[in-house]
Amino acid sequence: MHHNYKRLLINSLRYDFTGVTKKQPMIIHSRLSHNLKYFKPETQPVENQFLQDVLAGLTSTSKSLPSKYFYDETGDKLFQQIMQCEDYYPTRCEMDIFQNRTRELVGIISNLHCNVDIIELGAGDCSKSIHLLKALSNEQVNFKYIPIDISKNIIANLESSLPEQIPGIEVKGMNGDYFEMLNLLSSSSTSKKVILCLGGNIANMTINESESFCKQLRSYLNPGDIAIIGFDLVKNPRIIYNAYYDREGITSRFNLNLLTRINRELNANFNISIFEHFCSYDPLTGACRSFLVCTKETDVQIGSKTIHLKKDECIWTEISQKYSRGQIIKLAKSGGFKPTQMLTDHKEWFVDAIWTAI
Ligand code: AVI
Repeated sequence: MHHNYKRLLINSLRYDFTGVTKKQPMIIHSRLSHNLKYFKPETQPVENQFLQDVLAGLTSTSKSLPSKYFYDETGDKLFQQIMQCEDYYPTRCEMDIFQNRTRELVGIISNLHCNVDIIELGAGDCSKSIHLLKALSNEQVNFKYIPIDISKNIIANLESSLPEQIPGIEVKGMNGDYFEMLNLLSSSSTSKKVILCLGGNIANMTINESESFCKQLRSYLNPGDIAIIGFDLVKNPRIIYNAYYDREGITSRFNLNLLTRINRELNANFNISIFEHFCSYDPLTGACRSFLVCTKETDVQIGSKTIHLKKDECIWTEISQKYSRGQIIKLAKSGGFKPTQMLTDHKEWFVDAIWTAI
């Protein structure tokens, strides 16, 4: 099971996007807040927030829904299926990096020549990072593994299962928001930090959002600390397009399930059968976007509100941003990092970028 993407997005249920200022976040209620989540604990119950987000998205001039709400129980299962389906490559590519470029990763970390905290954001079941942890332990590098996840359950599982798989490993899980936990760590640990921010952490942010995220991340690090960040690379547009238009139709079910969830949880009456999954990939910007297309004019009731949709009107539901190497370098520099190295899978479709805080 690969929980990383899911965990990150679950985080997103609980936090609103704000600006990048470390101690004084500014809440931005706009399309920018589509996916972001990291900074400010919400002050209202989640269902209420869900309703507000849905209504805000569907009453704006171009309609949208936040992709963070894909992940109910059915959405989780569908996402597991997506990760295993032939057309969806990113998960397999990053696994390839962690399985086959482990030696280089260990080299980078052991070159720090001191005690290291390996901090994984949205650790999930650590199915990728476990390869690195095993290798670090074999090489007798002095490290502590600090998984951060919004789920207490995930953290408890890692704390009990990892020592069985890697005897002697020190695991100290932290349950909560990434940046709050990093803030705690910066005052409680003097070890060098290696941040693992794998897979989907950056993927479902716009470029502007990922810039804010990287700056925020940097503000919790010291010069010399390292961030290892996963990016899906731009590539033949057909390959990207097919990953979000898989032949088995799983991505389509995943996208449509958002309406089923809204019907169930927000007392709405979307006629799911008149909506279709659509995706587009723009090779000029690297943005892969998913939409739900309304094929018939309709009125939808959501609680006490009525939303009118025209025939062929599109609801934007997700961005899956792809990066060129140049964009990754630019992102590192604008965030206050030196881009040190890029490790790719054997197809060169995915990158785990190694950045050093400056
Ligand atoms: C979670 N996230 C990184 C996935 C992606 O590739 O954007 C979610 C996904 N959406 C459709 N397929 C997979």
